[in-house]
Order: sequence, then C-alpha cells, then structure tokens
Amino acid sequence: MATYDLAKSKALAEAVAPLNVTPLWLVLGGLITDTPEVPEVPYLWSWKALRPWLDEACRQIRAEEAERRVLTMTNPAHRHLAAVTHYLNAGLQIILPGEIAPTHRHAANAIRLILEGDGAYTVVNGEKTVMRRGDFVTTPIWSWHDHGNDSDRPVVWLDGLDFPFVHTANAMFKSEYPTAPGGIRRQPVERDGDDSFYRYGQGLRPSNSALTTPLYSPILNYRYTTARAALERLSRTDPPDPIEGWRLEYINPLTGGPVLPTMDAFLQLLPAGFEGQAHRHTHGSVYVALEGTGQTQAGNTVLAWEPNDVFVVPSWTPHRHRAATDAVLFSFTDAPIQRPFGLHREERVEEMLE
Ligand code: 1HN
Repeated sequence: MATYDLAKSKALAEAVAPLNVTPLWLVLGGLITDTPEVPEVPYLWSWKALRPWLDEACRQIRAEEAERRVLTMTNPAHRHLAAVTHYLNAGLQIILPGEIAPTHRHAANAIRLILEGDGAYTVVNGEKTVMRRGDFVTTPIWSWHDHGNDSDRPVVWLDGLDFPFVHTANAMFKSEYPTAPGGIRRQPVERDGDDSFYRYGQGLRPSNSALTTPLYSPILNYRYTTARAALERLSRTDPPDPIEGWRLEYINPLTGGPVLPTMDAFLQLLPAGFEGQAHRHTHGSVYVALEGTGQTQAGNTVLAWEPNDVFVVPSWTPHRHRAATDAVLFSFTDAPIQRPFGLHREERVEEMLE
C-alpha cells in the first residue's frame, strides 16, 4: 500500500522525463525482482520438421554466398531475435559436398555438434579436423575458422554461439580472412590429425604449453566415440545421479574448467526408464538428443525428444528428464558467464506440476 501520492509521483515522472531521469520508486519493483523474471520459454525444434527445409535452403543459396548456410533458431518469446536463451544462439548448418564456408573470425565463441554425415571438416586457427556424428568441436573467441565437405553426402551440424551475450556487452567484432588471388578466402592448414587432442587431451601437454591461453580449451575436436565410451564405462561402475543420470563435462585440460570462457558443455546418459528429479538454475541450457527417446518437463511444458531434436530450458525454469529408452543428451550452457560474478544459483525442486 503506497503511502505516497501516486498521481503526484507520476506528474513528477512526466516533469523530469525531458531531463532523462525517472523516480526510482515507480520502477524499482521491475528492476530488483525477488527471483529472475525470464522472458524465454522452454521450446523444442524438431529435426524431422526442420531437416527438409535445410534441403530447400541448399536449393536457394550456396554456402559460400551465404557465408554460413544456417537456419538459426529463435525462442518463440523473441521472434525477431536470433536467441534461444537469453545469452545463447543455436542453429542448424548444412554444407554440401565440395562446398566451402569461407574463413572469418568474430568475438563470439562457437561450438559445433555434428548431427548428420561424416567427412565434413572445419579448420580453426590452422588446425583441420574431419568431423563425425556426435563430435563436439570448439571455435573459440576471435579464432579464424572455415568449413568444407570432402565427403559425398550433405553434412549437418548444430552451431551454438554466445553472440546474444556479446551483443549485450556491446563488444562484437568480426573480420574476414584476406582474399587470395583467385578469389579464395581461406586460411592455410598447418596441422591436422587431431593435433590438439594429442597435444593436450591425453593427460599430457607439451611442457611449454603455459604459452597457450587458458581462456579456452586448446582441444579442437572432442570425439563422440571417446566421450560415449567414457559414459558407458561410468554407467557400469557408478550409480546414476538422480537429476542428471551419468553426466560428463567437456573440459579445458589446462584449467579443469569449461571449454570456452562463456559456454560449458556436457554429455549425459540416461538409462531406459530413468525418471530424473527436478531442479532449476540461473543458466540457460541448450540440449541435443543424440540417442534414444524421452521427454523433458520444463515448467508446464513437456518436450518430447528423439534423435537430433534441439530443445532449450531457460533460466530458473524447474525441469526434469525422463528416458523411454537408453538415451544420450548433449548440452551446452552459459553458466561460465555467471560464475565469476557470484550470480550462479542452482537448487532442487521438490514438487513439479504434471
Ligand atoms: C558462424 O560464424 C558460424 O562459423 C555459424 O560456422 C553460425 C551464426 C551467427 C553468426 C556467426 C560458423 C553463425 C556464425
């Protein structure tokens, strides 16, 4: 119950508006809320519904002309903003045999998760990796990157980027690699054969590797075969976590922390019949179902997933996973953005509406 004269305060607000100030007591409730007020909604992008439109995109534009031939996802709460959670973007990229997506770099970090096809490659800061389904590839801030496809089939992957965050920070930059005579905009390949994995991903590192920035993981491609086998092994020895099943984080081996300064990434195995407990956290999560079927309840929304579906759980939304069959979920989140500032919170939720 306001003790002040609301009409007078509104008159004051109007009078001082030309001076570009406002009475804080009229707006404080909307600025400092008891808990996060999250505009984004839980949502699932169906692979079966989207995949044919990637073929149509291929009929309309070449990869080189598009720069990146991507159907980028928008949270229904944002329609015109290419964001699936507050700080994250996701999209499906398709590249045809023989095509090239030219070299560029930007202040946004990116990840890729291969969904269809084997044999496309990406080159990041001179290292080339040939990608297979389920492989998780990092493209850190300001690294030169381009893609190509030497196989005889289309290749599709999920792109995940932090550019909504970079925009919020007013810190976006990009540049294009210089065009060589003949019109080719491509960096030279200096290393291949999973060079960075053998240098840094085996519990070893070159003894001069302190020269490498710890800001992001030096590993380019985290192979699905490796991560999947690690999960399988874990599931034979350990009980599943009641919320996450068996879950592994992809890490930066130089720090033990997240792969990128703004994004972390996970692979989890849920056994058939798994009924996870509910929790919520302040980071937003983007999931990809890689194997099996199940459903994730997020708030009042039930997201029923099957292979290659992409879905999001926004900040502070209670959620729980259920698996009909043995299932594998990949996910990435923006938790690393919140942690350094003490903003990250996570809690169990005892009761969820059906
Ligand atoms: C980008 O550079 C890629 O390099 C993919 O493959 C998606 C979405 C927005 C901005 C830059 C890529 C992107 C992107």
